[in-house]
Amino acid sequence: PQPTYLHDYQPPAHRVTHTELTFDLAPGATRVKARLHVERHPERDDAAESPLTLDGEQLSLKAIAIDGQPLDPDEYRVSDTQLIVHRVPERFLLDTEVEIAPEANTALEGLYQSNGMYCTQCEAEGFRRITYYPDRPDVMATFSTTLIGDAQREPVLLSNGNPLERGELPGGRHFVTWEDPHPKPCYLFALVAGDLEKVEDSFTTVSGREVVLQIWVEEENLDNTDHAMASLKRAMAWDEQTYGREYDLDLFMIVAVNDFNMGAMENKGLNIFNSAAVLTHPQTATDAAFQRVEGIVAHEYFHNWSGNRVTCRDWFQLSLKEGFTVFRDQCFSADTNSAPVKRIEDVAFFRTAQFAEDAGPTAHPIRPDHYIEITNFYTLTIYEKGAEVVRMLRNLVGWEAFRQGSDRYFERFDGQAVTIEDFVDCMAEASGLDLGQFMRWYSQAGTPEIDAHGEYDYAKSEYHLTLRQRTPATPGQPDKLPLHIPVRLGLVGTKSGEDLRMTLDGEVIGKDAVVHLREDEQHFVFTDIAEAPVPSLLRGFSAPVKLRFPYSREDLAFLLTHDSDGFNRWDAGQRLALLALDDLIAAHRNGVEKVMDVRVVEAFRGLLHAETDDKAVLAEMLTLPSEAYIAEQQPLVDVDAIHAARTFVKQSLAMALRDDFLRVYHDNASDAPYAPEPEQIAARSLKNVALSYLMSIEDEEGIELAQRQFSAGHNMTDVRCALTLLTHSSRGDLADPALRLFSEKWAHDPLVMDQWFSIQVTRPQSDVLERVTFLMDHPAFSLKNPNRVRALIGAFAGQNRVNFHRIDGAGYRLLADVVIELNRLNPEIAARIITPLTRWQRFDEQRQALMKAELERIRAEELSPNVFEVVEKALA
Ligand code: DPP
Ligand code: ZN
Repeated sequence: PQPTYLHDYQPPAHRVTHTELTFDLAPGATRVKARLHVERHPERDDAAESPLTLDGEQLSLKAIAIDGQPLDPDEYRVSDTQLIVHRVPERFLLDTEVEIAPEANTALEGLYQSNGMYCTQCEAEGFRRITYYPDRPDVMATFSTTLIGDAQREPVLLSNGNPLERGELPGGRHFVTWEDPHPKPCYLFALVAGDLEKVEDSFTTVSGREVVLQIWVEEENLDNTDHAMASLKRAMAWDEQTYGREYDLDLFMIVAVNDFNMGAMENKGLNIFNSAAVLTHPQTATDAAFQRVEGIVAHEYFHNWSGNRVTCRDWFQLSLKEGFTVFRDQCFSADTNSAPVKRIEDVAFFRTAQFAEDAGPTAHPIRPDHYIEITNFYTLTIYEKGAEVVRMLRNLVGWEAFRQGSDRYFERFDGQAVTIEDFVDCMAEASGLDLGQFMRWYSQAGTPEIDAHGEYDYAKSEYHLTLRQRTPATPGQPDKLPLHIPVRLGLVGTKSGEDLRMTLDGEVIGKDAVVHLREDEQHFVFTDIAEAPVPSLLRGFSAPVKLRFPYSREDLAFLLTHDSDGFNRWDAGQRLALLALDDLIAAHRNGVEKVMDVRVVEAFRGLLHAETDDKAVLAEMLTLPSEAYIAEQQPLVDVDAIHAARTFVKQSLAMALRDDFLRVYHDNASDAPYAPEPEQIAARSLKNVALSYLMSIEDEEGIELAQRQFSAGHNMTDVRCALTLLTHSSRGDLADPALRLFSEKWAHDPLVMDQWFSIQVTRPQSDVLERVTFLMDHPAFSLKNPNRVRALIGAFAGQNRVNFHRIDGAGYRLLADVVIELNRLNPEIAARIITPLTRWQRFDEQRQALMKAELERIRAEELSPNVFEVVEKALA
């Protein structure tokens, strides 16, 4: 497979202004008729001599005509990937008819079947599996779509826009015609046909237009849509208030689909969702799942402007819509829930997973310059790092200018397909700021590292801060230029415990300010600093970088109590724990007795006794860094030492603070009816963190509480936590009966069974690999369903580090076997699930050899472009 390059971009020679589609849905032979209104592109001088080139894969062409005249075979050419018509007029109608087989489509791209219903996924390049078309986002057309189906089997026929006409047809068939007046690229096309039920509500927009809201589900899920509907309405109101964006059709539909590669898809007027990203019920979904649904519903809704009305010129600009939209959904969730906790959760995830991606063989810039398979670029870098860069822009220019820039962007480019420069230009114009150097964030891969040093000059009452930046080499990018990095900071007085007023270069900049690091090395002198401070750096994670500062444990304990920035208070606790963990990892490796750092114990005791009104933040502060994050900090990952050290810290804290954890548990237990509201969620997380400490030492009272919490079955958050703790304990007599009860109760609900799979395959016990193999034969499991694959294989390989990295290589072999099978069934998922194997550089030689051997074994197969691209990079 050949790469596509950004620098090769040209507008298409021909564009489509209007698209008429007719789908005759039938098992075995679905027919798609397309009438395209085509014209030459005004920006291409060579358009007159250019053939018409359309994309198409796995299509069987049945008819082709131009302006009503069928073409002779020598007038066009069909290959595996294209339809080329050699000579075409300036403006014409192209009619084609193709036959496709949705029921045989296991890749879940294009038109396919899920639980007997027809549905589509066209982003990024799925539309070419539906009909011949210029399948690229810079071709925007209005669509008119007629769906013909069996009136019994497919009573519901949905597509983008508004329904225009419907009627009966002979032979028990019926049809509906949909019209979407907004020009769109074909990746936003969607259809759904099946036996579905709907929940309906409405929203009145700020200008008084009534929008009908529908969520379509299978009948048994009708009770599970309330939260998604409420979230949708909140998101619609938020986007009006925050960005001045109003919805633009009379109808907005969401459909829940069981087999879906992504979380959800923002098709115009017809969002299609993975059922896991829309369905919730207190009995079946955890607090985290409720919050995830809220965030994804909002994300897809926000795309209506940031993505649909203004879209991407080409797929290299993917972060234009995804980075901006993730930033928008993060702010929405922060406004709706606990803002500090949202930030902590996002950053904790980002620093673990995105940093690892940016340091690995598939590292790429937010705007890549080439790709083989674009679905491999729906990554944490494009999405999450893209969002961090938009957040930096917001912080650099300030909210007001950012909002003006955003208004300018939506007004200027409405109905167009544009680039990342177009977006940043609007921000530069609105703020008057030079963002030239800032643009490097989009082209340079890798996580910048900042080394910070500070010194207090008692004689002069000055604080000297030196910041040095360096971005490590990444594949294809050996040399990096310095970035423009906003570092938000404060100086916390060691006597007063307060943020000190800072003066820089003679100018008072306040108690909390941003300094701009643009050079490789910069020196900042803060004057009139009356007492020795501890610096609080990178507040709120003001830039997606690694910042090192030689904090002592006393400094960190001090910041943990005194930092005015909630995020950095949490981070000080994480840094303190990491220092202790470092010692213990070394002790474990050297076979020396492990000794717990009393400063960590005292810091935790302080947390447990402090008066706090933010229980959600407290729960985060009591949570130790994950094994994955600890691993990120190590030069060479020793999974066993990390696991042993973290377990030791957890148990030591549990033993020293047992009574406090018990008290916190009881103080936060409640029988109130479940609601996914911030206060309740906070109490539940605090209670469950406490329980996890008690269970880490298999405390008798803790066990009893866990068992009671499991049996009470009050809500899934509590049940899942209890079941996880019982299952992950060393006592089979606790795990097995609970797992059995759970699966008997929930065998009918695939999304709950996914949780049952994940809980089991993340057990630390060494027999877990056999359990994974065993569960792959469970009737509720199927390799064809992406949610099942993620719940079982993904959770094992991604979260069960000690067992996946077993020294006999059995974990690697298991994953490679799955990748080989999925490569044939669903290449997109295969190329994602392989990730843990690609990170071999981080491990010892023996494991490296084992992991590479499995990658080689995969490479020897006949590979999809998706898996090929990832494996080649991993072995490069
Ligand atoms: N549906 C995916 C998302 O919203 C891809 N656009 O991020
Ligand atoms: Zn998105």
